Amino acid sequence: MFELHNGEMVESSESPERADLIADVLRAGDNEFIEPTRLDMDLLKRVHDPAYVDFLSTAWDRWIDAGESAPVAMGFVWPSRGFRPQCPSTIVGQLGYYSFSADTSVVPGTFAAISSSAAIAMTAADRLLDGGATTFGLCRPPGHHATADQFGGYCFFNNAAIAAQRLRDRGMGRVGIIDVDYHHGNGTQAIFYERSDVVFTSIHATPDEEFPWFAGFDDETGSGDGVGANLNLPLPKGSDSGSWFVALASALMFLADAELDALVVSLGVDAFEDDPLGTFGLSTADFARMANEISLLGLPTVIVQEGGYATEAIGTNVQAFLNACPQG
Ligand code: Q9C
Ligand code: ZN
Repeated sequence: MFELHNGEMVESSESPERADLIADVLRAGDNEFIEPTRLDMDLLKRVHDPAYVDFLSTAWDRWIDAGESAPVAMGFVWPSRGFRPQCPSTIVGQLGYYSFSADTSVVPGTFAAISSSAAIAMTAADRLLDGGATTFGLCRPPGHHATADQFGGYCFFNNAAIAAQRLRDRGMGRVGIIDVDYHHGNGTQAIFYERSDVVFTSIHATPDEEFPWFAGFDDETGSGDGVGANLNLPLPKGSDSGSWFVALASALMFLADAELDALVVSLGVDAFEDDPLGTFGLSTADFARMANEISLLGLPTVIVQEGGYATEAIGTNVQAFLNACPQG
């Protein structure tokens, strides 16, 4: 599949193969695999606008019914500054209304893929609640850029938010989310921005220099009930592992002070030194160090897969993280 990137159609960085590459490495290790249970649509609609869910469930068919013949359906006009943020009635207009970036499009298999990715996150949370110490949701496509009603950055349903909401709904009082993907988790931040029961922190390339460009700055600290429950730790492009772990120490202090009952990790491995989309300098061993330091919080933890595009290393990087988790 292809994506529009800075004015060019290029091969998409995000592909179904990514999940297979991770699964292949994990299957070779001592890991138990379980199939996801059916996605709870009520849960999905507590995280996402029900109209957005309904839109995604029919978007491809409506694109075809409208007589469009392009192999991908995508937004082309977005309600940017000065426009009315109001939902149009036709599919072409709605694709713009319900998205924020041109790197992400709807294809025939989109709804099935995003529904199973969300189901995997939900199942990982359920498994933790049913007695696991650490569980991993091998989600694909990723989720952390998706807001309550907008797709973009290869994300449609916010898997980390779905896992966190599931933990809340099944009795965890306060849940933390730490997002270590190279890109800011703007969608997760937005979903919980006005809430204090889910606390969010993210270490990422500064949006001044990197996607998603318009969120992820350090003065975004939450609003309303969520004041003080959001911590962004943006780093300059090209940051090395040393400065990344200094930021991690701040993120962990923030989480340690939050009196959490459980943790969700948005595990993007695109901070890896050889990632084609990233510019940070983390090594494979750094992903194990990351897991070791996060584990010191001593919290029941659900890990969900986010980005990571260095195909030859994505599996080993995820495995390095998981193998360093307690009973992971
Ligand atoms: N062809 C995640 O890592 N634009 N999303 C980059 C490169 C979008 C990344 C374009 C990057 C989104 C989950
Ligand atoms: Zn990323």
